[in-house]
Amino acid sequence: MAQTNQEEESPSPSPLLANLHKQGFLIIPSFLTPTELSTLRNAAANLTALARQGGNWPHIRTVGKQFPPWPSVAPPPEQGGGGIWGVQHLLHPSLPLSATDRAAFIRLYFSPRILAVVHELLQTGDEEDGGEEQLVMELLNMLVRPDKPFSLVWHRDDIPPSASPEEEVSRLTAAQSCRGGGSATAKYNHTQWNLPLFDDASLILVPGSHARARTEQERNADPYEAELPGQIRVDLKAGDMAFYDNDILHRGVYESGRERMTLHGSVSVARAGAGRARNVLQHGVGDWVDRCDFAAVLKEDRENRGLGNDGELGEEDERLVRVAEGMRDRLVRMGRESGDVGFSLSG
Ligand SMILES: O=C(O)CCC(=O)C(=O)O
Repeated sequence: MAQTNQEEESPSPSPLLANLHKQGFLIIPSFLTPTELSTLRNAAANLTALARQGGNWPHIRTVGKQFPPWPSVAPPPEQGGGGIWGVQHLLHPSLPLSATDRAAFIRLYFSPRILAVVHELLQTGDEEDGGEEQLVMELLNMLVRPDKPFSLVWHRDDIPPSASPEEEVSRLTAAQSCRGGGSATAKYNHTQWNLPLFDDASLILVPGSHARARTEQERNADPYEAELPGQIRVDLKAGDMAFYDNDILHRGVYESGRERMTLHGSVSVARAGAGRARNVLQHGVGDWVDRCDFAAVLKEDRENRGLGNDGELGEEDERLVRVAEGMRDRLVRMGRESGDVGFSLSG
């Protein structure tokens, strides 16, 4: 599969954005350094072990259930349970991990390198948008190997399969998706990313389907159809990063015998307003986000690592915390202003 599409001929100043508009996704190979990969693998392995044990972390995705809300306990194998396929809320203030593991997730989600890509994709530097201080914290979850093979139906994250072609187009072109339905001048209001810590080819999607209604064939296909015209498997190596429009037609197919720890995040921009709220708040983030104290976690991590116990953050962490707190506060505001948002999909 073409990775970064260097051959793209779009007049867009950003090849990354041109790819997102044209295909609905893009891949940046080797995004993580080997050290970052190893730090994140440790944190992710600790969290996965806790979540699999049950009783230690109730925010999980249980096998058999595709969409939120998920139960807090996975049914045991003797009752046909297949374990978990995801762990939710890696930025939660009560995540039962060491400060060092929690800091690894915080430093990743708010990393200047990831946010630089996000700024590029969401075009947040424009003056009409009030500059770069506009990003909104959303989700940081992790997708993991189930104990039994499991797969997701074809879906768009925030448009139900019952939508008519007209409804689909209208939702795809609405403010919460991207203005202008994927045209070269449309502005995205959100982006979602997958960052696998082990090689991962579980995500399957139909390039270009983020910008059009489903074809008759797609509409009439079995929800688990193995082969839709044009579909591709997104083949990621550990440390690669894929950004995609979460309303692209996609599904997940998960093997039980292959390790999976794929960090799964999203970020939006304040101009998306209430239009983005359901996507994010249906995961329950609004219940805890105002209690996130990123500075305290990073300080404790620095102390644990002998980097000073004077309660100071270094320059880099100070900058990161400033950005993180701004993004957190904009999510808190979104939660206050949105009321009951319900759920996007059922099943
Ligand atoms: O497993 C994946 O990468 C995709 C997950 C997905 O489609 C979803 O969370 O809606």
